[in-house]
Amino acid sequence: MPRRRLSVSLFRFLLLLATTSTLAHAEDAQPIQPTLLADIDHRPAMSLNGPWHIIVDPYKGGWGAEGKPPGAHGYGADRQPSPDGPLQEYSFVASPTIHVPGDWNTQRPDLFYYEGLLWYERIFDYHPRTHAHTILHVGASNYETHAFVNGVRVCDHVGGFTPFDCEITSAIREGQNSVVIAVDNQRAKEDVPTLKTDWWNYGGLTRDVSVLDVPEQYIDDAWLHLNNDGTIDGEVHVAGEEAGRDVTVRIAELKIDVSAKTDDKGRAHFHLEPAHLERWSPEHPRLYRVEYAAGADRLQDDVGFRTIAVEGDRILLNGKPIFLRGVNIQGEAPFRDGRAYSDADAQTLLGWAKELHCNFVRLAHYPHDERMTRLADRLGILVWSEIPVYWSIDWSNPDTLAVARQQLDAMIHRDHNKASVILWSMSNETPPGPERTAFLRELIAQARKEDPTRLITSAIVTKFHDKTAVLDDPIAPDLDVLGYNEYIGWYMGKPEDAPAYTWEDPLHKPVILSEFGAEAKAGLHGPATRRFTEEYQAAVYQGQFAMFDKMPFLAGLSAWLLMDFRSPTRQLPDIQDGFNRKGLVSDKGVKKQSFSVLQDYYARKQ
Ligand code: GCB
Repeated sequence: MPRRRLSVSLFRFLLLLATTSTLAHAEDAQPIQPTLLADIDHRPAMSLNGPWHIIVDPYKGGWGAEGKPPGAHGYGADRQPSPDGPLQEYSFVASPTIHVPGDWNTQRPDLFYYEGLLWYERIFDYHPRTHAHTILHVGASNYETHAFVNGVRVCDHVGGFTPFDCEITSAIREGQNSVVIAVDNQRAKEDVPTLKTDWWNYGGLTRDVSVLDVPEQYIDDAWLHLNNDGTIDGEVHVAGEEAGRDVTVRIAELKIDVSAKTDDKGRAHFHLEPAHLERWSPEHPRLYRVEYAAGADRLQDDVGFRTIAVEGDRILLNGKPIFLRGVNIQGEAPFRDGRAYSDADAQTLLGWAKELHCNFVRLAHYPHDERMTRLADRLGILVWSEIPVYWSIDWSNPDTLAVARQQLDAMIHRDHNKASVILWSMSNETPPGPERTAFLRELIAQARKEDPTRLITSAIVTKFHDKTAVLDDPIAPDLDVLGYNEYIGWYMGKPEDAPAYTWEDPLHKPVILSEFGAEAKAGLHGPATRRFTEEYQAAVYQGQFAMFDKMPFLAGLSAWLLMDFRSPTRQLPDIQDGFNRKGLVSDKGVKKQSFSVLQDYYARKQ
């Protein structure tokens, strides 16, 4: 039986039944599927960020004799050893701590290359409300995760970049509580992503962890979107699937205060007709405070209203063509090592994008911290958001498809209320073949069903015949916007060759060159013909610009990429040292020549 099989199969079962959340028992060997709350970052919560005890467990002994799951008699039980009691060969309280959020690799030198199981533990005081659900929220945990509260297994999750919420109502106690979270980042063929990626497999609780109460009936999804005619449609889902519950949407600034009743699936539908709406755009990122109410539950969100569509080879924002001036970003922290997780990280990364005159970012290659999409909403930056269906994954494995679907579902659920997000990307550089194409079609169908208001894309490897780009990937007709990655001047040819290349748009769809660029070590100077110098990288950009200017159908660009990032496949000593150096900014935050080269180009494109 494949390692992740139980979790994934249960997810498919849940999808079929279209059920929501669960609460399970520690003895139950079946996976306990977490739920997903709406706008968790806008609900009052008690943060569990800070130091957590850890036990590194390469031999997976912490699962105890019964194995995982349930494993409730292993480390999940969080017992204290006693000299006069039974033999016990672990103690969280006596073990070292690391900081949550944060990957483990960059917090301790001996964990830098560690891939495997690691146990986190923390004791916390809590006073749960009565008539409430208590929820343990995890912003992201890479990759396979099992959580225990007071020895009770409360949920299982697979996937390293999407949030999940574990119901802990029957496990939590008044006063002191223990939480243990087992995280295993061992890579596996059937996982998403799979064995090989051009980024570091950072392990651990990489985003915020918190505990909160929600009322008995609570809103677990709420989103509104603007129609072309200026009306707004929306849906609020109340967990529990109870029909006839009153749900209210208020937008005071638009004088909107309307109620609707839930149907037998717990959904309330809204159709709003605001009189004077200011549309959200990069030039005017107007957000309105929206208040949702259902019974005792109240939720606030800051929502922008805009439309996004395609017409021939153009992308239309609010009905008008827009050219996307973009840059790719990996989810790594500026000015320190490891995964990004803080407000300051998001502000620096998106601040640099603004400085480049970008109106668009591609958040590669997995859903980033929600701070990024929240801030993009506030700064007026359009976003391409992607799931880690990257290179060659296990296309014919139904469990792999199920886990990709679950990640797509969670990405959409978390961010479909954000005006900044315009593109859902299904994949990056996947090799064409019937199984790959069938797999992506399943994802596309799901994304269209879950969110018919946004555009669907994928980043495709460009195929060349001599100096002509051949845009014939069989998935292209299924997409709204075509993302093409190309590295003329780096993996092929010379920087100055680029303008000699011919591009066509046979499908007459919007084309974004979703990756282009070259490596340079910050501070390494020399002739523009010498690889890895800042001059060479700048020459690649100049060659690209000359080529872009001969592509009238081009709808947008996203340069590869904003900042150098760790990759185990980049091993050139004194130059790469374990980093992909295609950043416009080094991993230490130093801007390379190409930063101002791209900045000038985008200034001209404004
Ligand atoms: C690509 C990949 C990206 C790599 C990049 C590179 O085509 O999509 O993940 O990091 O090229 O630098 O080679």
